[in-house]
Amino acid sequence: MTDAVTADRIDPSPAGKGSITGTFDAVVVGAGFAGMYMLYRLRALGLSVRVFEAGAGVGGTWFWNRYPGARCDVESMQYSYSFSRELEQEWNWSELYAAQPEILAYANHVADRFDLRRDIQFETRVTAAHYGETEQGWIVGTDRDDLVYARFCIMASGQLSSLHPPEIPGFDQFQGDWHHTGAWPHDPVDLKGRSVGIIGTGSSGTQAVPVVAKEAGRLYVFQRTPNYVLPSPNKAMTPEYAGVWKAHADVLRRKAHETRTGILYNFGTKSALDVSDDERTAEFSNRWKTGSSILAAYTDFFTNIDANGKAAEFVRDQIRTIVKDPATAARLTPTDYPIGAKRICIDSHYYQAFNRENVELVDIKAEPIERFDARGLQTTRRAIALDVIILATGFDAVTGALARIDIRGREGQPLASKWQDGPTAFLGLMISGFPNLFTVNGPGSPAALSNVLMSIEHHVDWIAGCVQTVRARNCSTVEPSQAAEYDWTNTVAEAGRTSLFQKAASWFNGANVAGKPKQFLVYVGGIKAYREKCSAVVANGYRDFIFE
Ligand code: FAD
Ligand code: N01
Repeated sequence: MTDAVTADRIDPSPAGKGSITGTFDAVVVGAGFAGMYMLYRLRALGLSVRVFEAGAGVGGTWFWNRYPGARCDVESMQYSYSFSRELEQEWNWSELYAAQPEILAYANHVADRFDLRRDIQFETRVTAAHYGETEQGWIVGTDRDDLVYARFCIMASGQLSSLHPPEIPGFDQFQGDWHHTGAWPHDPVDLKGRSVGIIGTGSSGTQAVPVVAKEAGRLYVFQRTPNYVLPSPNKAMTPEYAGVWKAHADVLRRKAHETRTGILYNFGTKSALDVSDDERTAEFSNRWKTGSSILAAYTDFFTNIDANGKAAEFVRDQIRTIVKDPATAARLTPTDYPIGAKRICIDSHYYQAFNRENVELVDIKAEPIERFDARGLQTTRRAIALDVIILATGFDAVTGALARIDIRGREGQPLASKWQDGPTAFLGLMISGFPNLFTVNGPGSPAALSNVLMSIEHHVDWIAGCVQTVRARNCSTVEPSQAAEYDWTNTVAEAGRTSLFQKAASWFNGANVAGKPKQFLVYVGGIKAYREKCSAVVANGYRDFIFE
């Protein structure tokens, strides 16, 4: 099963063999929003760059995740690049929250507008990257037998690009069609009138359910943990709204930088416990109706478990109201972790889908899946016949894409052995013992809990600044000190440990992949604190770094 899912995306072959086929100042791995902007910035510094991208096109997440219902849950005026005023002014979004095809079209527009493709080698997977002490740079190998040398290597390989299939026996015996949401086919998938099973009810699964339900003959939703799913405020973009954004983009984006997530919501200013029950319910109800974020209504959902409980209970009430069958409603209701501790899901009529005759919720905690077979799957209670299985089981997040590359630093140390007990990195950007290797959104970055595109721009700008400094100082290499890396790793762990995020098993803390060290992979302290720290290490003359 694991092999089947990953075979088309992995082909490990060691670097260091054969002769060098190309020399560049920098190699960038991945042509999602991070890799594209990294290329743009490095080019502007005058560097020669080669980008390797496993997919056949740009866009990363939005190239791979073409499943029915895939859509952004950050407003598109915010989830778009800010680096070019012209780009910002000329691009028009058709909806407030763009769907996958439009975001992919935007990525392609950016690639064309800035002539990025000439430096991107598509359908090429980087399999190895070895630091050469003599060369003071990186030798990078691919599954197409490239073996290139570059002084700098930037991993823009994505936090959510490495698929995580479920470990359930018998999958290879299944005779029907199956697809992972994160590697959805480019050709339309025929679901009409067929018996479809969706495994997983995270952000991907909850987006897919309402859309698939309308097409499938019968839809089984296999749920292990219920999620809190809030209504999407999506609607058509109006010229007035876009016009205000475009006119004030600088100010609005600067304001967003000052928030914890980098996303501008309609923020409340009081504690949820300082208002009457009636006032709070009215506020929640209004936000539920309009799709305005419930978690922004009051200031203390992430710091006070009692305040959090008020929002959680309101959502539970909505589930009970919307879902007509009380037993199904009860199974859909999260009860054992705070709202927001797993990533909030934003839906378009998820709960309503369970009122349809053709949709059935299968609670696989009560009725675990034992195995797949030729005709579908077998739970502990019954056989369920399926024509199509949709795996919405998520990703080996943050470290997965890096773990699939044979990365070796000083003295040939494999990154896998350095990270065997969990990843250590400085600011999610660099790793000690791995000079001139940068990670965009690496472990310890707050990106996953933010408007990721905004975090990407910040990280890429920081990396470009660091590369520029190496050159300006007439040095060959830079790496963080072990002490700085140790301190930041502890800061990330401590922020996680003392937060509500530790009260749920999620990919934020490595809990979704069997055998993965349980450690906070995301800095939960917010982007404001993080950005200040990043600026401080530059302002103090990169004291936490070793330049050679
Ligand atoms: P990616 O987009 O993942 O790109 C990484 C690229 O690297 C991929 O194309 C991959 O093929 C390539 N790659 C990886 N390994 C290799 C290798 N070894 N060799 C060659 N190429 C390689 N964020 C938000 O802020 N708001 C949202 O609403 C939102 N929605 C999302 C919806 C989905 C379905 C998913 C999965 C994620 C979503 N995210 C969202 C997070 C999203 O991943 C980021 O917003 C952003 O697109 C990440 O860009 P990236 O370039 O860092 O990584
Ligand atoms: O993955 P997930 P995702 N048997 O890990 C279940 C971004 N994103 O692809 O919770 C049965 O969240 C698992 O169950 P449990 C966003 O950052 C954003 O949905 O572990 N079930 C869970 O229900 C998001 O957080 C958007 O008990 C199994 C589901 O599969 C991230 O991508 C849209 C299982 C996985 O949920 C990942 O989201 C989509 C097994 N063996 C994605 N293994 C938007 O912004 C796992 N599961 C709109």
